[in-house]
Amino acid sequence: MTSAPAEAAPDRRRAPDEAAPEEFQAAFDATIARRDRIEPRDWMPEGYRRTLVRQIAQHAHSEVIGMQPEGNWIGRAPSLRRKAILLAKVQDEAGHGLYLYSACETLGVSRAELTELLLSGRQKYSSIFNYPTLSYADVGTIGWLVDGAAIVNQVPLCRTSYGPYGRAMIRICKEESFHQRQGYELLMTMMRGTEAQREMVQESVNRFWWPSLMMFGPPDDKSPNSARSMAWGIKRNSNDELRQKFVDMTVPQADALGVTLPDPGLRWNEERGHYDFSEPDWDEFAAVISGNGPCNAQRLARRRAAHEEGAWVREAALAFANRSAGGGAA
Ligand code: BYC
Repeated sequence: MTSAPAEAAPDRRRAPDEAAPEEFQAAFDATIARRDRIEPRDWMPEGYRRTLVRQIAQHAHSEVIGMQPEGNWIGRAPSLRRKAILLAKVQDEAGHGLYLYSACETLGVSRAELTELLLSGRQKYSSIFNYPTLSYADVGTIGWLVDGAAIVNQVPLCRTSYGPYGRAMIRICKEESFHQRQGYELLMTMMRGTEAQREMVQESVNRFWWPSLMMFGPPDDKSPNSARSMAWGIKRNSNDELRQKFVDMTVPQADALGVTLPDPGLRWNEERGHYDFSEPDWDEFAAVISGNGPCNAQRLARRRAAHEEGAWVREAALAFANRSAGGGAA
């Protein structure tokens, strides 16, 4: 098969040092309207690039900080099997962080800069990881509810308009699906156990339910970024749509598990064809994302210490890469 001559293709590439000519904007708009992908070398509005850097970096930071609450239980897993599962899951999260940092780097920002933005508090990570893990049941609850919420939020991101982000999300979602199942299986096993184990599961679900609903972000009418991100095809659904989808999906799973969800307002609404539920405490959410949640200081301090302790690894890797590139012996 012969390819079309190069001049026949519409030129969407970046025009360095030039003001964005109208045809570049028009090509960008047409790509978005076709629900096609924008690729790193295509011209894009600066606001689109900045929004992607913000969201992808925040997502990458969440994966890496998200290793801490579960990592807390690796040394105390109740069996070798549970320990192997938990280790694999936490390693997957490091991998998700790497795919996402790589996707973000295609937008012209380095991983070192992104790490600095996280450590100095200028970029966020998901609110959910500022809550403590107080019992082993939390490992199951995080898998079931937190990874469950992540899947609902992230499956539509596989169709996001920016190519490298969407492709990273495809692989991440496959792994998140395993994470969700291992959590549910762990909770199911505990629910079939002793009364004390059942109580441990219920107590854990009570603590994680509301923070899981907050993962989807503020309500649509208080979400400053949503309208523009949806117009650009970065987000495919609104925060409230995805939150509702998560609730509808999770209530029957809670029934099957035999736990109650801590919301007296939760009931099926025949007319809407959805579950009604109460408002999360948005003041708590605001406090958590502005740095005042139960574990914010601890999470960032741990991340900072790991970064400093790992400096010699980065230096050694860089020296090795430089020597290899120069043709020297490894
Ligand atoms: N936490 O205008 P809005 C995982 C911020 S990792 C903290 O609606 P947007 C996992 C928001 O950034 C899960 N901040 O924003 C890992 C904005 O502030 P800035 C991570 C939040 O971007 C390990 C402001 O509030 N997932 O699953 O349109 C183990 C206004 O919000 C949060 C992702 O990152 C929050 N929950 O929508 C287990 C998914 N919500 O930045 C599991 C990708 C909002 O203007 N991200 N804010 O200062 C997204 O889909 C969107 O960024 C959001 C927010 C739906 C989260």
